[in-house]
Amino acid sequence: MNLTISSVFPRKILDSRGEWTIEVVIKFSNGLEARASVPQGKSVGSYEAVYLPVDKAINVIKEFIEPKVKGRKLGEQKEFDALLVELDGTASKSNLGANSTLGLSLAYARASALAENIPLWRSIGNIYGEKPTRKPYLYVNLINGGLHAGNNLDFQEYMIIPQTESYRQSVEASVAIYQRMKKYLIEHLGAGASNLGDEGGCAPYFPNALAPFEILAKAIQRVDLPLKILFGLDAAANNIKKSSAELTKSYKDMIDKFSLFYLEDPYKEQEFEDFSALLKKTSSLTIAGDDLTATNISRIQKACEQSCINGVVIKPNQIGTLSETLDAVRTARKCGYSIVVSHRSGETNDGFIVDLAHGIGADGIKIGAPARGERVEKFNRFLEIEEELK
Ligand code: 2PG
Ligand code: MG
Repeated sequence: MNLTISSVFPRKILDSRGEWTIEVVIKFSNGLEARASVPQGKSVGSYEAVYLPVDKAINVIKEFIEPKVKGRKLGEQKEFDALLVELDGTASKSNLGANSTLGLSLAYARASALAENIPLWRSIGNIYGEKPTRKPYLYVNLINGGLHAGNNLDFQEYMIIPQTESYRQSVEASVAIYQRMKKYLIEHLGAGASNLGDEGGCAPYFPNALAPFEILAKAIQRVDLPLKILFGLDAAANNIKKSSAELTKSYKDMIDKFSLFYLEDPYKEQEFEDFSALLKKTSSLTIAGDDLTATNISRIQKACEQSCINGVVIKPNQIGTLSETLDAVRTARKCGYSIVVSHRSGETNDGFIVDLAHGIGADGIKIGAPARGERVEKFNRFLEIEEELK
């Protein structure tokens, strides 16, 4: 590709919580332009790359990064990201900020797809270099707790996972169960029960930690779909003031009563032994690291050496460039891990992660509930990709 970068425009935009984040527009020599925006988490692990305050990130991009990337050729993602990593010069992106580098890296990736006139997922797949063998299942967070809601649930995300590789079927099942669940909650707990948490799931008060799965099971039974629906939980245990033994007891109940299939961050990010002990005791459960591994190769390797998980959450903004994200995926795949790409609780309408999950053939993707523009955008992008596949 003979296009070169002519300018970079960072700007402040709002995320889904009404907090400021950044969008980056890159312009090229032929007038082509591409943009990307950056999400932000609330339950942030301590091993995630560092974000700079938004105004500072914008300054860094304008004053420091733009002069260094002007004139760079398009279509060289690896080299472009390596330059960002080198300019930053730290392991945690604390100089340039992972928000600055990610905005640039994703906008550049989108520009490559536009220039080649191919879908973004195909272009990401080409960069990843391995042919996807499967389509990701949707991990749909219908009941919100923890730091994402003002209710009494300690656990952060109660998810359903429709067992179909058809995106349309998966979206339709999620919507049907979501609507039925809302109806049920309103009938039994009153109108306020349908208020939403940060990821679009309902967030009422519940009598105990198992009750959300009971309600989801009822909703699933009533919509009566010709599909298997599994359950997942993101405990986000970093934010829970309970002992590992107490937590293990809750998980055991969930496994026994609801055949829990997916469990993310069951213990705090430093509790490698607790993760291992649980993994040894279970057979069909996917135990995924999120805060534990932070899309960071050395953390993933450490988890691998200690045999403490069998799945890993992949969030580009935990590391700060597309290439490093893909390296984290490769490392996790070598360990035999299931890959679950994920949004953040503070999202924008950028659907990049959908193309990423499809392009690398992830096992799953967390995109919240089918409500609120920033989540719905991702569901709709899946429907569009299915059309692009025809
Ligand atoms: C998580 C994420 C996304 P946050 O813990 O997995 O669901 O939450 O973006 O707040 O870290
Ligand atoms: Mg998580």
